[in-house]
Amino acid sequence: KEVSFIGAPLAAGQHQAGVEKGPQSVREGGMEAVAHSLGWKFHDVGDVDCEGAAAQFTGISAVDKPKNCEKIGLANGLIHEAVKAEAQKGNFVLTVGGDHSIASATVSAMRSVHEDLCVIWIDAHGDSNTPASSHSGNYHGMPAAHVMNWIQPPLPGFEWLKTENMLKENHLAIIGLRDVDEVERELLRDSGVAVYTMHEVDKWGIGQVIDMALHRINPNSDRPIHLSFDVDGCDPSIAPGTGTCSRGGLTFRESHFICERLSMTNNLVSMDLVEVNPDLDEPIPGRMHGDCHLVTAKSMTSRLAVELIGSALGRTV
Ligand code: DIR
Ligand code: MN
Ligand code: MN
Ligand code: MN
Repeated sequence: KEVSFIGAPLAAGQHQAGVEKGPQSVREGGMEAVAHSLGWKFHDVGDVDCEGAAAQFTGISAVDKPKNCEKIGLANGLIHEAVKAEAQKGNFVLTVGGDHSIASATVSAMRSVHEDLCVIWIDAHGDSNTPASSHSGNYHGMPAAHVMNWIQPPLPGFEWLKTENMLKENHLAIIGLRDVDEVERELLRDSGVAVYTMHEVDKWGIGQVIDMALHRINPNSDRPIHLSFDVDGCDPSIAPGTGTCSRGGLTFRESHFICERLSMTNNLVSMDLVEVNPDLDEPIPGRMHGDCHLVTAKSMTSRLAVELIGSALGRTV
């Protein structure tokens, strides 16, 4: 049991500064100690040099949407290589963002190693915009669409993203949605993506929703699973430190249940934890009984991130 920790401090996919501090806040939050306590060997690969990669592009972008296209593409190329290298060792690959832009790099990298990879995507948002459907022009609203090959023509800077490493629609389930753009909604509705909004979570409960999602994307329980967890899928009351908060999200237990349930499949091979922004975060009100003493995070959302990863690595209540 070995986990590779990759920091992916990319912030160019959205407009709030501070999300690049996510990886460090999770490290300082006790991630290594938590992983050790669960019986994992922990390899901190360090941070991908997203800033350095982005600086390779100077001048004016060839496209106006997504914003920072070449810079994100160059940084994501490095993230893709780092994830692929760790996955090829047979390690569990944990990538901590950074904004959700990194998911086109991580999912395609895992997909290059596991032909039949399926993906559970936790998010308040669909992340399935194309440059044409996006209002914001922010790439963090597009990585799911991109990795399913919905974006044509190819984006500059993403020459490394090969069609053969993209994800089939029916291998993706998105859970927790409550803030979806109009055209994006139609794109998802007309697709083979398994979509479970907060309405379905309310109606069926998170246990049923995960089972339905797994049944859709992994009917014979034989496919490797990647979890791409956007912390804004959680309710802002437990995850205030993120750039695009949306009310009515997953509760503390629903969020943990997702990670616990996927860990219990024994097919979880990798995870992204993204959109933690320490600069927007709130202090921890006070310690309570049952708090894990190994978690040393200094603010609410960084702490939740460490705890959720702990659950995905096998921590049980
Ligand atoms: C919106 C918000 N749908 C967009 N997306 C966010 O910008 O495309 N994704 N916040 O995380
Ligand atoms: Mn997202
Ligand atoms: Mn989101
Ligand atoms: Mn996002």
